Amino acid sequence: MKIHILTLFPNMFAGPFDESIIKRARERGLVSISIYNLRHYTQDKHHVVDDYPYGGGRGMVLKPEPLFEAVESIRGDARIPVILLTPQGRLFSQQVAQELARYDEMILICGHYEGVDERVREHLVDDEISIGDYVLSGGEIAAMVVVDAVARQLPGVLGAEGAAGEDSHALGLLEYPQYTRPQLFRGWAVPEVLLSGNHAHIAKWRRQQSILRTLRRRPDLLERAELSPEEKGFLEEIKKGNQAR
Ligand code: 9D3
Repeated sequence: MKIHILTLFPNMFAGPFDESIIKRARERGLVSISIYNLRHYTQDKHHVVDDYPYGGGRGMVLKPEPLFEAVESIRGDARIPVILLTPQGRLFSQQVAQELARYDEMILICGHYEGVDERVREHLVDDEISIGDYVLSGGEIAAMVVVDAVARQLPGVLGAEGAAGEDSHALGLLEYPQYTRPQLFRGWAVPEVLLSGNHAHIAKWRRQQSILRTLRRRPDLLERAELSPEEKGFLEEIKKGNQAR
């Protein structure tokens, strides 16, 4: 997959894609990531990328010309999906990551002002994405989140780390508690069941811990989780216990 990122702050991208899983995926040619400085696509002497909003108001608006110029220079006659990172976009999720992973090329636009000229949305952009309900300073970190989540979905990117399918499956329930050596750390012991060597007991305990943790922290996830009849029974029992307390 070829990912093109348009930004006013290209230096922000030095680092995150040069480590670990994404680095290896790039080296193997599974994904290529190109960063473009929007300021290079201005026509005027002072390389102006923003301007005051018509009608007045606070903040600056990203001008349309550099965005159209940049996108058109990248895609030529090809039809490549253009995605704007914006707080007004549809909420990013594992499902959206899987959807984007089907493209073999995409262009991500990072805004960094109070907004972009509406004609960019109407005539250049195919999709708008937000990564969550909190305020960031710009779309750059959001673009990094999207690239990381999408790249993990590409065939061959995950090796020893596991398959992307496991990721999606894991989103049904939260992970169970994990321990490593030492067996006793500052007086805190590892749960006995994990030392028992009884793999059926361990598997059951881990599933129950996952269910418990999901109920406490992310009850919304439980509605879609796939539970065995026995696990549903366990869930009903703890819910009853919770009510009694
Ligand atoms: C005054 C209204 N603000 C909207 C909540 C304006 C505004 C704030 C922050 C406009 C842009 C930004 C910069 N954020 C992004 O560009 C952004 C973002 C985010 O702030 N949260 C979650 N996802 C994203 S994707 C891009």
